[in-house]
Amino acid sequence: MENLMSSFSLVTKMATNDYVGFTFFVGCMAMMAASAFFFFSMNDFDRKWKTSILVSGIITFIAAVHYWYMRDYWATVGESPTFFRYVDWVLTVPLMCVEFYLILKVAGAKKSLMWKLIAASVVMLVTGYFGEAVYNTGSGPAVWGLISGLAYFYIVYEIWFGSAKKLAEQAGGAVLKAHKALCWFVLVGWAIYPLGYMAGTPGWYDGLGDLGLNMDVIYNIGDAINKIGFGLVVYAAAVASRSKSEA
Ligand SMILES: *C/C=C(C)/C=C/C=C(C)/C=C/C1=C(C)CCCC1(C)C
Repeated sequence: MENLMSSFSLVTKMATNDYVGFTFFVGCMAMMAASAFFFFSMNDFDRKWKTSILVSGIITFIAAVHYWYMRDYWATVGESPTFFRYVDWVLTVPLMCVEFYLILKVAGAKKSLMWKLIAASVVMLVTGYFGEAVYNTGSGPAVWGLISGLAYFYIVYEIWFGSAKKLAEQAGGAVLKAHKALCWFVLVGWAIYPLGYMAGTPGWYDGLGDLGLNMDVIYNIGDAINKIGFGLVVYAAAVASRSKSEA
C-alpha cells in the first residue's frame, strides 16, 4: 500500500541542500507569475505594444510548462533534464529574437533581420546541445561550445553594431531605450549560459566545475533573469510610450 501511494505521489521530498530542485521549483513559480502578469496587462496597451507583451507572456509561459516538467524530472530521475532544457530554449530564444524585430518594426525593421537572428540562435542552441548531450566526451563539448559561442557573438554583433542598432537610433525614444536594455541582456545576461555549460561539461575549463558551481542552478538563474527581465523591458517601453502619447 505504501508503495502504491508513493508511486502515485505527485510530490517528492526535497532535501534542504537541493539547490537544483529549489531553483527549478522557484523558477517554475516565477515563470507562472510573470506569465499571468504579461497576459493580464497586455490589453492596457495599443496594438503595437500588445503583440510585444503577448510574446513576452508566451515566452515565460512556455518556460513555466518546461520548468514544471524539469522540476519533476529532477525530483524523480535525479539527473539534469537536458532534453527539456533545450526544447524550452529552442522555442523561447527564437521568440526573444522576434521581440527585437517587433520593437524595431516601427523603425522599418525587415523580416530578414528577424530570420538572421533566429537562424543564429538555432545554430547556437543545436551546437550547444551536441556538446552537452551528444558528443559530450573528450574535446567534444569544448569544440561544439566554441561553435555555439561564435553564433552567440554573431547575435551580439548584429544587435549592438549591425542594422538593428541603426534602426533603433532612427526610432529613438522608448524604442531606443528598450533596444539598448535588451542588448545588455544579451551581452551580460546570456553570457551566464556558457558559464553553466562550462561548469557542467568536461574540457580545458574544468576548474569551473571544481568551484562547486552547478550547471542547472546557473541555467535556472539565467532563465529567470533573462526571460522575465526581457519581458519587463518590453513592458516598461510600452508604459513609457503610452504616458507620452497621453500627455
Ligand atoms: C530563455 C533562455 C535563454 C535566453 C537561453 C540562452 C542560451 C544561451 C545564450 C546559450 C548559449 C551557449 C553558448 C554561448 C555556448 C555553450 C552552449 C550554450 C548553448 C550554453
